[in-house]
Amino acid sequence: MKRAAAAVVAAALCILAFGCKPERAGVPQGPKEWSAPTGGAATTPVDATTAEQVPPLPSGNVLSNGGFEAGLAGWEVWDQRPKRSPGNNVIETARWEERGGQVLHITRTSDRDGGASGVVQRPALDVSGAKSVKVRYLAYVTYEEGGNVGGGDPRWFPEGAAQVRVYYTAADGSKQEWYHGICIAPMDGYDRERFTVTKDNVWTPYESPNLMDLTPRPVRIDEVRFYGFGWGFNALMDDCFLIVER
Ligand SMILES: [Ca+2]
Repeated sequence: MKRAAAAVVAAALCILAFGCKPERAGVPQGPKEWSAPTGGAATTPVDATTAEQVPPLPSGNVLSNGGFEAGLAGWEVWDQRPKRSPGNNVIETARWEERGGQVLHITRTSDRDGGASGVVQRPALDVSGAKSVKVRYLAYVTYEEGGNVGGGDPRWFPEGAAQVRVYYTAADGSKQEWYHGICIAPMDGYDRERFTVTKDNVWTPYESPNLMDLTPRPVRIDEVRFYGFGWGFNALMDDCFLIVER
């Protein structure tokens, strides 16, 4: 637990020192900019008759306050603690000047039992006419500990310090989930399709494939969660977007 506490304190100090840039030899820095997407005009010619019949679908990022510049406004907090070892979860925003001023800060400490700290939005968005639906986010992880980090063991909920999970209704009426995670300490045999492994103390961007290519095909995005899950973790997340192109 000393290691966990030290990591949390280190992260807090880092955050307090606005815009601190951990300089570590040999560690690649994240991208210089990860700008917010802008609502784009449709570039594909649309049949006029069809366009009149289809209600307007928003383009660009459809989640509100994805950069957390308004704190947690627009987000519902997800604070899940198991009965055996509830531990301590933190879901808050923290200062980071170079990331627009605020980022999401999620932590958990426990006596080796899995729990979640995160945020949720429920757009209930009809995407049946969308050309593309993608998730984007950035994560900065300083610590993680668990029994299934990287999600290699299907018997357990996938663990990782920074994850996204999209809940959607498919064309066949079924309820489906799609997820991805960023982690720094994956276990042997981790899920390479679902998890991106990065180094600690760097901002790492992720952009999903087009979720409209999933089978069965999504027709409505019900909910999007950004969170950490595991025995313990300390992470920052920012620019948590759901990008829709019609
Ligand atoms: Ca931000």
